[in-house]
Amino acid sequence: MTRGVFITIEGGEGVGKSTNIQYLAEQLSSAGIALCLTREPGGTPLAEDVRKLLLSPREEAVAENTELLLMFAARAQHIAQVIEPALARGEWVICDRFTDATYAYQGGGRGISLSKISDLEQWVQGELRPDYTLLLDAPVDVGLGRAHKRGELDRFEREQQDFFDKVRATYLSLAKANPDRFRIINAAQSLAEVQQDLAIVITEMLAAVAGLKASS
Ligand code: Z5A
Repeated sequence: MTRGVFITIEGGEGVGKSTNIQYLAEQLSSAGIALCLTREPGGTPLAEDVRKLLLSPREEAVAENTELLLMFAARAQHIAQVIEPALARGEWVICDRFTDATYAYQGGGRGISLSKISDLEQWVQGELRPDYTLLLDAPVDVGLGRAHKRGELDRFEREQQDFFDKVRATYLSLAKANPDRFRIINAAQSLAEVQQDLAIVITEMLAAVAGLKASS
């Protein structure tokens, strides 16, 4: 059985991750790919409970290390229960956020050292890394404007502009440092234009995987 492909979708608030994951899934399904759609934090009942702890606004201040460790606790469960078994079955896993979000939010946003995050990444994930990461990038005000239209704000969405600026800058520097894995898509465009760009990336991924199979 050929191992599946691990795709992550990243970006700031309201850039259109959920909307475009549906499009990505439709395109890959119609190409005959078996899919596992999931998200972080979350993806299993236990990890979804941790998500609620992380996103609910609360009076008690959440220490940065508590937030970081909860993200990785949820991730450890998600990898063991969902991601690794699906990849082993040959499914393509599409995950709405993964460890790049930890670098962007807990690293860039909260200021936790990237080497501490990297140590946890190595410990919790071993060799597991995404094969492709699609970064939906838009100016912070565009994404926040879309997210705020939904009403009730979660604990992250209540942060200030400066926090989101650092998150976006960290995502862009991760993409620059990992050009083989990242594809940046301009999410400030109309949905039709975003999906045209996504279609190009989908064609590229399908061709790369077909090429690998043919050569093995
Ligand atoms: N977090 C973290 O800190 N560390 C970690 O390691 C991880 C996560 C894994 C939950 O993530 C929070 O967890 C997140 C970071 C933190 N912070 N927050 N908040 P989440 O992914 O569940 O939450 P989110 O970023 O807030 O997702 P979202 O607001 O649902 O955004 P989205 O999925 O990117 O957007 P959407 O729902 O697809 O679209 C938003 C609206 O815009 C919707 O009405 C669409 O119809 C519209 N839209 C989308 N695209 C377009 C275009 N192109 N034009 C016009 N309108 C559009």
